[in-house]
This record gives sequence, C-alpha cells and structure tokens, in this order.
Amino acid sequence: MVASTYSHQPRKRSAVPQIAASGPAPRTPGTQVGTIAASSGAAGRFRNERGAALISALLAAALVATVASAMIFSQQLDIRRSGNILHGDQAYLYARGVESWAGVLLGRAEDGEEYEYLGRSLPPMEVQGGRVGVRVDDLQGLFNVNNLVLSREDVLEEQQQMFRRLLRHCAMEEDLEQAVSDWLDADQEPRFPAGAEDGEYLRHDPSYRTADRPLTDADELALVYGFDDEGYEECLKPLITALPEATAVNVNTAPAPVLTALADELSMRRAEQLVDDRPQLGYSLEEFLEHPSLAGTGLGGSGLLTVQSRYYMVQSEAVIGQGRVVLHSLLKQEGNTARVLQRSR
Ligand SMILES: [Ca+2]
Repeated sequence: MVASTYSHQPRKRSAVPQIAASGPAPRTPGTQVGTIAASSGAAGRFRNERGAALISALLAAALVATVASAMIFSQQLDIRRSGNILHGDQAYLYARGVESWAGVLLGRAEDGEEYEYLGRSLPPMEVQGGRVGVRVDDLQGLFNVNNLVLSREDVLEEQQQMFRRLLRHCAMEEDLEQAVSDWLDADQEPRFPAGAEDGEYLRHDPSYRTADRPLTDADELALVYGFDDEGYEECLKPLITALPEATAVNVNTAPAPVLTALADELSMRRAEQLVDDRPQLGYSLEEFLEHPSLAGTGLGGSGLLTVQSRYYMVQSEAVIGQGRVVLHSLLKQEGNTARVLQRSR
C-alpha cells in the first residue's frame, strides 16, 4: 500500500534540480546527451581560448620583431652617419696635409723648378682608405684687379690701360675700367664718363653701396656696374684675380690673352708665340723682352712684368670612403716657406 501510495503521488518538479545538484545525473539517455553537449561546449571554448592565445602570442612576436627591426635600422643609420663624419674629418685632415705639402714644395723650389707643376693637376696619390690630389696655380699669371688702386702712381696708368685691353679682348666696354676703379677707390666721386659710385648702386633692387676698398675675392667684381654679362663670366673671369698688394704679371705663367693685354701692338698670334716658345724652366726677364714677338711694343722693365711669383692658389682634394673635401687656399711665398692667407672649403 505504501508502495502504491508512493507510486501515485505526483513527482515534485523541484526534485530534479536537487538530484542534479547533489550528485551525478542518472545515466538516462536524456541526461547523457546533455553531458556530451556540455563537454563538447567546454572543449570548443578551450579551443577558442587556445586560438586567441596563439594569435596574441603571434601579434606580440610580430610587434617585438618590428620594434627590433626599427632599432637595428636606426642603429645602422647611426653607424653609417658616424662613419661618414669620421671619413669627412679624415679627408679634411688629408687635404690640410696636401696643402702644407704644396706650401713646402713652393718654398723649396729652385728658380724655375715650380714651372714643372704649376697650372696642372698632379696625378692622384693613394693613401690609406682613399686618395688625395693637388693642383697649384700661379695667381700672378693673371691680371690683379687691385692693381687699379694699389699700384704706384708712375705705373697706375699702365695698369688701367692693361685692364682696358683685357675688357676689349672680351668684347666688353673698355670704359668699364672706370666703374671698377670707382668701386675700389676710397672716394665717392664718379669718374667721367663711365664711373659709378653709391648713387648708381642705391638705385638697384636690392640696393647696395660700393666697397671703396680693394677686393678680397675677384668674384666680387660681378657686383660692379656692367659686369653682369656673358663677357665677364665666360671670358674675363678666368683672366683676373684679386691679391692683397700690387703685383707684376709673371710672363712664364700668364696665358696668351693676359700677355696680349701688355701692349696694343701685341696681337693674340704674337702672344701665343710667346707662350709656345717658353723654356721648360721659364724665360728670364731679359730673354722675354728680347723675344721677336715683342719687337716694336716698347715694353720694358717698368714693373709690369716679373719671372718670380709669390701668390699661388692651391686646390687640395682628399677622398676617404664616403668623405670628400676640396680646399682652395691662397698661399703667399715668403723666403723658403709659403703661408696660407685665405682658405675656403
Ligand atoms: Ca669709390
């Protein structure tokens, strides 16, 4: 009876969760499927979590690799930059060494010996890590523009005439000599008819004033009235220089256009003949004045000419690795040595 009473009692719905909570679920087919489904869900979650962890690890590794690569690249740049700076410094020191060596050569040269290497580039020499080269030019082979104000009174007119012939040779107005003389002289009185002082240049845009002193660099001449055309750039510029004192022209290094400016009668053909006949160790002044090309020119030992120079331009170049330095140095020979007056890089 108890059993029938029990069997007819309705099952309380709350008993199922209690049983499930208190122990393992009965092995009924329904509950087995639920367990497999739960187990399969847990495995899926586990796989998903494992995949997410793997992606995170890959992302972290990629990030580390990117940062490391950026650091290595930056370090390589630093190393390259340091190397270039080192090579540049080494090249500069080599170029200074070449400049000093050229000064020693010029100082020790016996009479005429320097003509063997003046005016041409010496073959490059191998040094540790690179090469060096040098070229020495005699600046007294050119017309010194500062002669127009620094010359003695008794030769000043001859210097002006010489400059006028050079202007004529370059198809420029020879009266422009007056504009240059005004640029160099200390006063503010324009010469007639082609002089130019501050009044001329203050009208320019931008305006500027005359130097009223000798040039420190021949390139300054480009600022003077009338010197902004092709005649100056292509013809006159290579024939002139600016030195700190009045100088005579060295007949052994002057090119034919400068020689032809020495006298009206000295044609280009005769000047070229003078250049062609130069002895290996140069003319003496007497030999030069006796040359047939000078017949009838009236050229004498007036202080316009010399065979002994004192001012040189030394171009020293050094290439070490990626570093390259070129120095342009103005040297003045004094006794057995040559001193650097100006240097540009
Ligand atoms: Ca002046």
